[in-house]
Amino acid sequence: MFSFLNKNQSTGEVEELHLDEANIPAHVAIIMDGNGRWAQQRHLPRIAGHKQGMDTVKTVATAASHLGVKVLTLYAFSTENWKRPTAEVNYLMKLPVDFFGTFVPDLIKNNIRVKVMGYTDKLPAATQKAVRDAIADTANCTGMVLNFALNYGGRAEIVTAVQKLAEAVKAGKLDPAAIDEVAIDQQLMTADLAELRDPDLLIRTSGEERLSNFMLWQVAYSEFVFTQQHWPDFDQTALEQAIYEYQQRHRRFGGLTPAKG
Ligand code: V07
Repeated sequence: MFSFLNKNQSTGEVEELHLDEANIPAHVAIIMDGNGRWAQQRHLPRIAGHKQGMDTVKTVATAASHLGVKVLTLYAFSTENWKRPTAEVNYLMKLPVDFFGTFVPDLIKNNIRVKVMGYTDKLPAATQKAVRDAIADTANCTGMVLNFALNYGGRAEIVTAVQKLAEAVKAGKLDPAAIDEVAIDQQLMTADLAELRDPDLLIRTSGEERLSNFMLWQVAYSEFVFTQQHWPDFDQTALEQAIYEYQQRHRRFGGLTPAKG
């Protein structure tokens, strides 16, 4: 039984809320926004927010795994983030190295497997090595998949998928009439997640209510939960509140039958 204490926003009273263990979202995706604002409010440099944000990644990944989440996708670095100041980009590129050095033993202990989606071949060599090592060292873990979106963009992902399909048509291996949603799914960076490819729940922290080019195809039927906390302030209770919100909603796809989960 998962229960947690929640402060009711309208009455101010503390109440105990229960999560339905049979309805935990299998795939949770998070846009980890607000690291810079968190730092600014404390008169700290933006990178201090990113450092604190990485600690939150550890807390939330562990909590999600204990709750029974099967895939946790985290938007760590977008294809747009290269436009940030060089010093900030350089710092961000060190985070996977830092993360690998400090958290892989805990991941293995919690049976969490690391996966990365994005244009990782464009990352600095040391970053690529940290990512490769994290994937290799957790390859035998059979529990939750911790999927980092790194140098990822949703439109670019679709463009790449379309290019691959066009190449197959050109090579005479694919009939254009055979291109359907399944064919596109198979070319996206989530293909290896199989039936867990689409997020059930998408969370964005820090008050913004935009998708910002994240998993455009895959979130077609996802529930969206927006929270006010900046990412460094997000924690296990905040995750439980978001899942509670998810469980209160009546989920239906376009058809007549209620969705699974
Ligand atoms: C990054 C910390 C979280 C807040 C948002 C941006 C900053 C973990 C990783 C990571 C990525 C791949 C991997 C292991 C760890 C990471 C970047 C930024 C670029 F294999 N956090 N984190 N990567 N932030």
